Amino acid sequence: MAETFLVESPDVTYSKDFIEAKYTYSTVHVCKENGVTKVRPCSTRFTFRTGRQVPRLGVMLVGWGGNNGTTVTAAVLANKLGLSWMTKTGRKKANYYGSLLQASTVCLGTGPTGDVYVPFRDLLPMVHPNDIVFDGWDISSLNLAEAMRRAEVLDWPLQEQLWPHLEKMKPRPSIYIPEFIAANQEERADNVLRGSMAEQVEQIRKDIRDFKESSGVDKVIVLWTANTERFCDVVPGLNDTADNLLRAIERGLEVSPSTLFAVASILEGCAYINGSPQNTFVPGAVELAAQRHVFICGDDFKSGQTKLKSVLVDFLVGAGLKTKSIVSYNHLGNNDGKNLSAPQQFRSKEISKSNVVDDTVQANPILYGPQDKPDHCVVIKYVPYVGDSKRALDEYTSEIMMGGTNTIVIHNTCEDSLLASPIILDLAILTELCQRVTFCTEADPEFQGFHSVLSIVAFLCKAPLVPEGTPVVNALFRQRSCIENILRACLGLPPQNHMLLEHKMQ
Ligand code: NAI
Ligand code: DG6
Repeated sequence: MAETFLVESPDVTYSKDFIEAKYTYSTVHVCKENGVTKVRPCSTRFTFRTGRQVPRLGVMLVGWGGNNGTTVTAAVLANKLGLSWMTKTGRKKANYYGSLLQASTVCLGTGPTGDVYVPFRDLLPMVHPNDIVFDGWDISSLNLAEAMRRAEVLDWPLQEQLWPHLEKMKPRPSIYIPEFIAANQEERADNVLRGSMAEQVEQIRKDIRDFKESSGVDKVIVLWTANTERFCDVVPGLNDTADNLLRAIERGLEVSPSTLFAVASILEGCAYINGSPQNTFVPGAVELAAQRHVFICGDDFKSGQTKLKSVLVDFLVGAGLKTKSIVSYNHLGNNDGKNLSAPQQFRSKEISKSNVVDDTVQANPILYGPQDKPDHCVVIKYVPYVGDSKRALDEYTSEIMMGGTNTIVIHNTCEDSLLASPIILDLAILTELCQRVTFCTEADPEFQGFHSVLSIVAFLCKAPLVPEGTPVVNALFRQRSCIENILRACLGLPPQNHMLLEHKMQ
């Protein structure tokens, strides 16, 4: 049995292949009738079915030789091998800190001695990160050991232990269209595909099939952790529909490398995750994913500064304080910072970092009028000396009671890739799990999967991609509750409501 606990309920059954759970989803419908606001509680009966067989998962990283790509590969290997190494502050041991699934817990319920917490990963059968097989592409030809040294993220005694394993891994040649990333990246582009755009997409598809066959994995997920690209114009006739996008590729028109990877991946039936801010998912790519029932998700890993912002502004506005100004400054010295020193690539990141408080602000019409929102300024500077150790300085100014002002200043220093790596793992593992979940309702008894735009992973993304016309949630704890409660629903368990009514009675 893969599970560490069993739910005993007439609504939940375990068969060899599935956990099936009946679940009542309660919502509240609000409408205005004859000038009166009517509020109606509603409930829908769902049946969730989750596959219990955990597949062997392969993850192909675009940008495998970068700081995130090498760090996540090295970290998984170090965990798998149970490595430890000396530093000036003592012996360190490989771990998965920063992973929602591996290093955080959820409250299952209450036992005789109080609340019972289990690792998030134990809620449903999931792939363990140690079992993920990595492969990928990079425009730089360095093997993973040399690329890990170039990244300057991991302590040297750990790099020495990993070296013989990583030097055997070599990124596959990739699609390189220089105008999409900063000109300063050209010097590392020595591992690039040639041929027409359509031929290059065909090669990426072959690579996916080749990896699947040669590694023996059951399933492949492709994840973009390559350089931030500039935004791509959405043009009718070019990329607005799936057919137009496929035709644009045939004709070699303007399609970004990340969209080409998304298309190749979707055509191979592999979920595609975008860890960078650019608009990879042009409408044609979204339509193609829907047609093929393939998951796409993104955008842009939510690692440090933005994660804190999506907590802090939620706290301020949720506490009734009117945040008027947010100024976010960063400096970093890794290759990501170098690429972002170019204006168009910076602009992609600026957009993704700037929209993260919109939902929180719009949800409070007491403090903010329809056009009212805080000033929000994002600055990123490239300072080679600090390498991957990113500095983020934030100033939040809010109006408080009777004309008072509250200013909070935060200084955050951390290794960027060590924050992004566990997010990469969570994204891949959650996406894989979602591929094994189907559900139906009494009104619609045919089992279906989640929408191909997989928004359940929003907790891990700065600019969550959601199905058209559906709400974007940025507030971190709402995003976390979404994952936790959907996973609980798959087990027929009620959502975590934190009411503790049983402790509030005489
Ligand atoms: P990096 O610059 O070290 O790695 C990117 C890699 O992509 C490089 O090795 C580069 O050669 C390669 N590359 C560029 N274009 C490519 C293409 N067309 N095909 C294949 N490979 C290509 O950057 P890092 O630090 O690993 O970050 C990766 C991405 O993740 C960036 O876009 C960054 O903005 C994004 N990100 C990083 C976060 C973090 O905390 N580290 C958080 C949020 C997003
Ligand atoms: C400068 O901010 C570089 C970026 O790539 C960020 O380090 C990365 O997007 C992480 O940003 P955040 O806001 O999630 O810490």
